[in-house]
Amino acid sequence: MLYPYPSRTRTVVDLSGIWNANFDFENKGMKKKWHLRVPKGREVAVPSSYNDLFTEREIHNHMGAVWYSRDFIVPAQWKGKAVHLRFGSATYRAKVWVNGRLLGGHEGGYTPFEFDISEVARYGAKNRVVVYLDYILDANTIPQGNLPPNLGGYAAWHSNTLPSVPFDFYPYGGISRPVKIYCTEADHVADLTVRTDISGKKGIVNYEVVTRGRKGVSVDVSVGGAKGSAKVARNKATGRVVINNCKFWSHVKPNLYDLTVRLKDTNGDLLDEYALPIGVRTVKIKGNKLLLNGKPVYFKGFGRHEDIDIIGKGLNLPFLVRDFNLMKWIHANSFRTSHYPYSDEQIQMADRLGFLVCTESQAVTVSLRAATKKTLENHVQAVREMYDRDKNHPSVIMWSVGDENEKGEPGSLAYFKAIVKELRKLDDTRPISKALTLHPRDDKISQLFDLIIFNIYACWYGLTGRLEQLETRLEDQCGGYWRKFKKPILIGEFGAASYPGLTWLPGVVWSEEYQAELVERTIKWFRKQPYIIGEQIWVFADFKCSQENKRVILNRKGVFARNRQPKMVAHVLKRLWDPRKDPY
Ligand code: BDP
Repeated sequence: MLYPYPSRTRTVVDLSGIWNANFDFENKGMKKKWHLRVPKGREVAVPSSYNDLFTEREIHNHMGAVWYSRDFIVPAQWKGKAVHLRFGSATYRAKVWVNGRLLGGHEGGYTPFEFDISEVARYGAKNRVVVYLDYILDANTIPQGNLPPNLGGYAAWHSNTLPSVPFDFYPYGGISRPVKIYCTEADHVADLTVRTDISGKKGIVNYEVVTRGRKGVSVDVSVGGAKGSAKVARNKATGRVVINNCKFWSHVKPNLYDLTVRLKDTNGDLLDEYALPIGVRTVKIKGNKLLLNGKPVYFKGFGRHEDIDIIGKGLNLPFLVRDFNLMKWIHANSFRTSHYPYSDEQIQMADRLGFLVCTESQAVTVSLRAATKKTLENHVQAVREMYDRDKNHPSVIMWSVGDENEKGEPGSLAYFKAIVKELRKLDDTRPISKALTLHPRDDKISQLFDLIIFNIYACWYGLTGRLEQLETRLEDQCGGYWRKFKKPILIGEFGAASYPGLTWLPGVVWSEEYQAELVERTIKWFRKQPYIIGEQIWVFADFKCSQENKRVILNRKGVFARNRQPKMVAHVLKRLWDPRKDPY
């Protein structure tokens, strides 16, 4: 799905601001037809999660129905054009009405969706949008929630948490990404897919444009001084342009070009113009390496979360800028969008600043013991939407179809085979993997993947405090993976928690010293293994979890505290990741 950039033919209006929210604890809004007459409720900020904005416990813990609404003006000049209403995301299920008319719905909390509101809009006048959100997770949803404790494993651990979710982050709800209206001509560019390749100094840009309407008969495409054109047939136009002396995209030099598509009618008049920032690069797995533009890459970076005090999972631009500045400061070059696709704005920043991104679908710790046909369908849909949104980003260099599973789950091979097959059909240009934390002997699915993403907590969850056994444990598990699958290994998570400001000599678990020492020794060991292609520490910053007795409100494995100030380990990483010692 295209991001709504403004252009000569497109205007965008952001509906961020204060909205009206009705927490529907008894789920009576539907019966009372709140979509027609929504009562005055609480003031709520969009984008933001709602949980930490209020003081009431029931809102803090709420995973159920809530109605969002606001009035907005559609400019009079937009009459006769196509008007679109776009949500960056909404958790978890959404139903949307404008001026009392149902537009449709969406399931899945981390990808965008949009509606054409040209027919229902009032031009030059007030319009009302009403959004019904329902955040009830079960065995069929992605991610799952409210699983029966007798399943054991994660489900049992988390059945004691409030809210009850089988994953380790707070299930923040609400409209946490921007809502926008934008107008285009009725005939416009509806989708664009770009695939790049490299031949010597040439950048090869293959494009496919999907159009809406009948009037558009041709497209002109220009990028980096190169021009092309193609005829539109059945609302599709495909072609190729070649950029001579191309400046390729990499995390070291994130060169971007604007690829501009102009849709024209039979007279050659302009119907729509859309410009997309693109980067020319290739990604390949070869032997035990991942090659970017033909050169091996070593990943240094993080698993992260969209998680901020008060704002929850809401997009907040000052925090976005701070987080990327911290990642630059510490010399990170990459991150994984653990455990769901992050906002458009995050990935755009990664394109511009040069970060290698593994986009992960929101299938976090799916229990296959509880999964149904519907779970698989939802998972496939989540993966499709993840691809559809991030397919054109040069920074996105691999996909993760989910995070962690338990050992010995029935049907796991068939289940993940179906997911990987679907994703490969959509995209054969990026490696596919999945974050795993099994002992290699219990792993029955990694043959499906192009590389292994391995999460390992040596001397934290197992062998707690026993640092003298660190290297033996790493060798058993990481070495075991390499021997079994002979695929490059990206360490997707490792680390230890520390309470910011708690220091202790000698380092003991929970102290900043222990975290720093464990991380330094672990990295030194990784660097000696030729099959390890990178280290992404868990986690960028401390983040909030459901209430339970093993977390003091936050998961404290952050390299930075939740306020984005460094712990001791941050200085260790900055030294170890210094690019003067280690350019890749
Ligand atoms: C990993 C999970 C991650 C958790 C982490 C931890 O992938 O979501 O937050 O463990 O326990 O297994 O800190």
